[in-house]
Amino acid sequence: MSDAKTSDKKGQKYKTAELKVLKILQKLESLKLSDGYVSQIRVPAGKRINLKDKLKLPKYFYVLIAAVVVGLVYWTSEEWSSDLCLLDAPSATKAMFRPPEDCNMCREVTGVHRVSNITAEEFESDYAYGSTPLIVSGAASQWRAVREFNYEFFKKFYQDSKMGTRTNDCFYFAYKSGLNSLQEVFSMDESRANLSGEPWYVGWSTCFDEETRRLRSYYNRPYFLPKTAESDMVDWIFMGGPGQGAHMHVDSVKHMSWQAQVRGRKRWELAPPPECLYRCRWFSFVVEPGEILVVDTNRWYHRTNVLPGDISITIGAEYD
Ligand SMILES: O=C(O)CCC(=O)C(=O)O
Ligand SMILES: [Fe+2]
Repeated sequence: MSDAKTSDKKGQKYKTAELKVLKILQKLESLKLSDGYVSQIRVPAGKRINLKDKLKLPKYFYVLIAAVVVGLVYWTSEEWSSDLCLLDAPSATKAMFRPPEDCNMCREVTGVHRVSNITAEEFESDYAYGSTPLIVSGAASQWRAVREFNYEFFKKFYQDSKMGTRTNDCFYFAYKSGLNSLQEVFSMDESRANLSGEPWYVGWSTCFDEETRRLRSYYNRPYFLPKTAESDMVDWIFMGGPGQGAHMHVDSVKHMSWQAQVRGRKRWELAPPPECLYRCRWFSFVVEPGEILVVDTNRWYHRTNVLPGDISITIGAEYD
């Protein structure tokens, strides 16, 4: 079997395993078991389980609990948590106990919509506050950022005396890079920096107005945002090499957000909330350089993966 087929098959197995864990969780959630009810669960022999009397529980009950716990640990560590994401990103536990979504948000959504031109009015009525993800092609292709942003640009930018003072008070996500701060990102050795060494992917937010202002001279507010939509002085940058990206997670940020693909190509995978898995589809798409993606990351679970080739650099922000 070819390598591509083997990894395809692995990918499918992986997805099936994820879906199974999600289904178990969804089932448990839908049962809405109270402690009182759990303590009255009937076992096949017609006896009732008293959870307080743990020693009398049948062995398979422990096996089931152990399986769920192992599944959860795997789920939270490998895919759905491990690092934080945008702003007050939820831990897997927080994500699990968020209020259930109305599945009408995803029932009819089978993929991303892609347009090459859109007016602010069309965007506002059809996408700005809805749940269908949208890619606007070419929306960022004239930005200075597309020509000038690269690893060296940011290294210089952050080593500049004033910018060098931004430290751990600002949002920074190491993902699996092992790089614990922007200082570490911009002092890694040359071969790693030019993607020939250990792979890395990181994300951070701007946190000083001066920093945001200076960066914004390289890009614009997306032309299609509603005139009334406000953005605060915080932008997000995600940067890293092929094969890397953000694990599956859902955010709990205040608003909708856009993300411009300034360099490189990145695959996004969107999954419906677990309670909507039977009714909605899981799908993926690739964002190309110069494109801007708008997706409600508070409702769609999402993960990303940089495709082979150039380093991926994105700029994004929330809007209300
Ligand atoms: O761009 C990425 O890799 C992740 C971005 C993300 O999680 C988000 O925008 O919510
Ligand atoms: Fe996110």
